[in-house]
Amino acid sequence: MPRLPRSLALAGLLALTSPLLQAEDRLRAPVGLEAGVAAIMDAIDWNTAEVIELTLGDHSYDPPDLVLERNQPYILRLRNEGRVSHDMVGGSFFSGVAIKMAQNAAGRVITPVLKSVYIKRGQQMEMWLVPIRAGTYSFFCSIDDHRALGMEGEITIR
Ligand SMILES: [Cu+2]
Repeated sequence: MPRLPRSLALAGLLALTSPLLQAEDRLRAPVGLEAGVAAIMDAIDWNTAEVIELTLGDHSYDPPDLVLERNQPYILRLRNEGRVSHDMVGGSFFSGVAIKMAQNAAGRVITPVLKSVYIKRGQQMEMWLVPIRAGTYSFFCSIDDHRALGMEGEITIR
């Protein structure tokens, strides 16, 4: 039994045949807004999501390298154990994943697109996401000179 509902095939067919949606537009569309991606997200069983801990320190990510599988749900838990605030700027990474939401003890944000995540010291945040596009993506901390001090990493989607 295929995991994707029939509506996904229909959405794909519509995307291919719609005169209003040219190939160039499909390429430019944010990944989280594509009809096919929305169908994938709807079909995901989040109870099966793998939780990945990513610790932010002064000034590094642990682990600095992650490998994720396409079309699988992940809860990326960012925990800042440093003495100062840090962030994770996706660079190219966030263009390769579909975001369901970001949440922490204060609440949650439901969004298809993220640019960066900022976390105060001692705090954490979860990103619920599905890798969509295979590739190697970089991320880094944009605060002060943290990146120059080595606070960057790489995520491989395969
Ligand atoms: Cu930092």
